[in-house]
Amino acid sequence: MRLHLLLLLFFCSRLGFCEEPDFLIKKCLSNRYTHQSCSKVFCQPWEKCVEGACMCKLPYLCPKSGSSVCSTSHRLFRNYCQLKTYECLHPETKFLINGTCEKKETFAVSLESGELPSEGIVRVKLVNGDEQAYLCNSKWSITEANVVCRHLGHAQGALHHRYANDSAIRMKAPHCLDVTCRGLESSLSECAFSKRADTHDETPAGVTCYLREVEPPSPDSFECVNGKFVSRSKTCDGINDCGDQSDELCCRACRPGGFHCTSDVCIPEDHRCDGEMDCILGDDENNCKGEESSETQDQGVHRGEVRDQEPARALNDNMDNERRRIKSLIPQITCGMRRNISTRRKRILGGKAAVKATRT
Ligand SMILES: [Ca+2]
Ligand SMILES: [Ca+2]
Repeated sequence: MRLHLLLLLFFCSRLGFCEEPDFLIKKCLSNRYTHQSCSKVFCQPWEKCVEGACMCKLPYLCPKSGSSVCSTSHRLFRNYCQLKTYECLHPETKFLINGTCEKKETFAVSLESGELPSEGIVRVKLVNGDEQAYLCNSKWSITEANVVCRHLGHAQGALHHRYANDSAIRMKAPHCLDVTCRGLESSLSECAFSKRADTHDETPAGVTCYLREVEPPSPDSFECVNGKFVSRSKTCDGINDCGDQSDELCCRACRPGGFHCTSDVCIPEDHRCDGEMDCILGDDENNCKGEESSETQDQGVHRGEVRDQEPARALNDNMDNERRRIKSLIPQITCGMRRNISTRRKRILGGKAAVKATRT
């Protein structure tokens, strides 16, 4: 079935003689699954799964370990998980920095050169940075663009991870920074920033945040559960274009670049054999002999980056690694059922361990 779909996609895209096959499962779409549907995906480690939906966890259920973090309200939290449980209930309080709260610390994101306030070239000021910096275009994707737009208050994320202004595109940004997000961060400060030695040929990253009234849906649009419209060609490719993952959760197969979980979810191909269970049944981490690459995509180095490229210097702590660490400390629970836990106990008879009966 999947092979049939992929072959059809190949011939349609190369030869253009037929309509593109539909990767989406219509019946499944009616369930309106999102990144918070724990029958499809794992909840964040600071959430719990209750009757199929991810809900806020209470802070005491977080692991005790981990370093302190500071929130945007300059409140110190014991660790990242505790801040995220608090943010879950008080969304105005977001992550600022790993460490203690020093006065006057700020993290800022702004868009410049746009015709609308919701578009333009992205500029950031890191907590420990003195100046605003551009982001490099070459490693910039819709995943990061969605986080930037959400950070700026656009709940549906980005329309494009580009900004269509010719003069801005021709501009150079030799001192730009790279940023890598997982895609579900609520603040850009949770993403990993790094600086390469040579960014002389770079142009600055731009974004057009999603405003429905500006961009009406086209006939081939897919409507995300959050109300955003994305091109149907962006469904089932492993990339969270919707921002709520609803373009990836009802797929009978995946387009190139996506890995198909048996739960009919598409995840990015590079999440396969990365040491973290992403498919709810763990099939992305099966049959990984010699392919494990856990802990190799950290320290602010962009996923998929070729290892022999110029080294990148991490500019902040990688909170995605911290998320993974917290997740690894929490028992994996699917739909209220603990997974993979089988304990064998000795039979007890009358309060005593059973002994082998001996014939006399
Ligand atoms: Ca997608
Ligand atoms: Ca994985």
